[in-house]
Amino acid sequence: MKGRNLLLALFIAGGISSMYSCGGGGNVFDSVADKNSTEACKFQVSQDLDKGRYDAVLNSACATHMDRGAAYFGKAGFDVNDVIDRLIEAGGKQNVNSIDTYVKDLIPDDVNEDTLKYLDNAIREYTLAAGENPQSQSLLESQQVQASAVRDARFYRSIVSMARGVATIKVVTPVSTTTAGTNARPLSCDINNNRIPDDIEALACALYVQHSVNLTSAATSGACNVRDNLSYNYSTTTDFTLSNRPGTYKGITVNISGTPTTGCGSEYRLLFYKRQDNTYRLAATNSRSNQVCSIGNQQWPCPIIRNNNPLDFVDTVSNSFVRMVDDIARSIASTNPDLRREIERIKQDACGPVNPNECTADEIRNYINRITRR
Ligand SMILES: [Ca+2]
Repeated sequence: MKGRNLLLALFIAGGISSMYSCGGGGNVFDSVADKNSTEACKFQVSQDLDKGRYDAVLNSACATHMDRGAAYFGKAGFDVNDVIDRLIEAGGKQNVNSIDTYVKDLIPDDVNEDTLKYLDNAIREYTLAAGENPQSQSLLESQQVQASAVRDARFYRSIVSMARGVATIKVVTPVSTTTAGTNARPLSCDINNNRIPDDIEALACALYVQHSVNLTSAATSGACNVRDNLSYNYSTTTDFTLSNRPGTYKGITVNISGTPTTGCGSEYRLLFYKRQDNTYRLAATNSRSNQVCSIGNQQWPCPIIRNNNPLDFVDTVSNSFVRMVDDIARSIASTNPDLRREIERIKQDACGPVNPNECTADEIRNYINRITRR
């Protein structure tokens, strides 16, 4: 209930300030009528938020950026109180493997491109609520502002950022492309019997290739030495373009060794995009949908486009986790040590202790390899 009480406190504070600011000009009856209608409108917003009527909140004339942030987080499929409770619960335990729990239980299986869009919108609203410029990547520009509303906005932005980082991992986790695997539940296949979900191993392999292989425009193939001396074969295509999607791409196919079973194939496909410096990076793709992007007779997961560029997987996860820690450190939650400890541990586990401002492809690869088959 902590989150809701916070929202309520903000709502009351907002109501008080609007009482004082709306008084000028009209007669006293107009002023009372305005106050009543504004309060009724704000009450309606709080009711709509509680009841999950998120579109009504987003269409309301009196919803604040905080209200809109909560509505977008709800539309993405999350209950902020549930997320906070899980973080606090995990933060109180020392031996819990956070990524394993969060990627399976916190993020819905039907997470998709829209989920990421709503999470981005929630972050944008909380950024506006914190009085910061959403166009700026700087996390420090309003560091001096200490108003409680700013701390609250950062607190929620931290929670949403955590969800965004983990959701991105799950959205990109590929679906087996052989017919047998089409309907497999994410994280459920393990044809090589090593207890790591095969789809996660395929994602880890693509991260290994990004980190360790010098890709050129030509096709190539090799082995991913992912973990425990197990190796999987990968092959990449030559560069290609996709209709209606900006950018140059290169497909990577990962073959997990083992015998396909009902629902679980052996082949997984992901996508690299080519950057201006001619390096290849894993594209954030919309793997958890039936949508595919075709080139010739080959089918690939479709890249997610942001600002007319392919969305970068590693950067998205890295930025989410860095912002998550940066925000929690400067928010009201510093009074809750369990919550803060867990947020910091996620970042440390995901990104290693070396560089606090970046998570690399290799660090994220190691992190996701801790996920176990469900
Ligand atoms: Ca496996």
